[in-house]
Amino acid sequence: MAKPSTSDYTVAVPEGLELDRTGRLELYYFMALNRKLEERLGLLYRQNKVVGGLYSSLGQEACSVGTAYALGHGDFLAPMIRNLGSLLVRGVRPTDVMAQYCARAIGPTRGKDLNVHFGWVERGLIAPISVVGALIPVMAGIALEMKMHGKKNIVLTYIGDGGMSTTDFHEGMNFAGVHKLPMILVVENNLWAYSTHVSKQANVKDLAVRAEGYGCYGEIVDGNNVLAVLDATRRARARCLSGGGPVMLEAKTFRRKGHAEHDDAGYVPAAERAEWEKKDPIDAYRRFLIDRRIVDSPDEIDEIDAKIVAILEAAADEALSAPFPDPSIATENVYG
Ligand SMILES: Cc1ncc(C[n+]2csc(CCOP(=O)(O)OP(=O)(O)O)c2C)c(N)n1
Ligand SMILES: [Mg+2]
Repeated sequence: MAKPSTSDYTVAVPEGLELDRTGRLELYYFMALNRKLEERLGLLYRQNKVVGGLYSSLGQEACSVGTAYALGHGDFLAPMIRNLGSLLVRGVRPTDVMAQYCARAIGPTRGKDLNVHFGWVERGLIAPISVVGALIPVMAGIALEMKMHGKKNIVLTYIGDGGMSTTDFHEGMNFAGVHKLPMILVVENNLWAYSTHVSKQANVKDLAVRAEGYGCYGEIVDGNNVLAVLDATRRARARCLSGGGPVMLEAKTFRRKGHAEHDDAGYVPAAERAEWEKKDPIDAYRRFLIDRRIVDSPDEIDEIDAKIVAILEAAADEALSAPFPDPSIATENVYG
């Protein structure tokens, strides 16, 4: 955990947000778990234990945790590569994540796929699709089924600033708008799509304005303020459930590492990176918990951090002591 910075960036509490102490601490727990798990995976990557790429959500933890935390039982969520935090909120264990990244037989895909590429229907999780944008029509289809059967549930998925330039994004949003489907699309505007700045991707300042073109409601939220993200997603969910149609929620944030671990992001101006480091969502939320006396002392937060470290050590031991999959299962559960 980085030391609290001297930044004056503060977490503002949205009006009417009802959240008890347990909930407020849980939000911290999941964001810190998200970050420390990725840091631990970074070490495993350098030890050559991770198979394939490692995609960081450093600085974006509030987007994943705040959105996933707003969902109810029976809702479906589909993550993209930077939404590890959403999976943790939905009950995926660090051991599952490490085993998956390290291609072990106990992982969710039993070592056949990598990183966050897995679904878990019992946990309301649909597997991501590498082709960015392609999840949106799929989730719109699930939302259509929910609507047709009168279910009181919604779907939520994510798209990046770059992914919004795809055909699938347009087709999926248009379909969802026409049929007034209960779908939340979280646009994680982290300003970069690999090495392409958002200004070369869109000729609008706010990506949320695009919602109107699909007859949807659009809203902008501070993506580094977990309480604001939670509140906006809760309201979006209520809107979906009352028949208001899809919501496009633009979370303004920043990708603090490269596209993946191999990318040093040398193309990102140092000043821009420094500016966003001051807005770190976990540091700011930690200060909020202390300043508002939600915790009695900073020690209480340090205890949560220590608990996370212990959980991650045990998870790494369990995941790395598991075998790689037996070649005999290679064709099981594979469709094609
Ligand atoms: C249709 C498609 N084009 C290109 C790629 C390769 N690709 C994967 S992620 C990525 C950048 C995505 O940027 P953005 O949508 O802003 O998400 P971020 O990585 O910032 O979270 C690219 C170009 C892909 N997977 N799918
Ligand atoms: Mg992006």
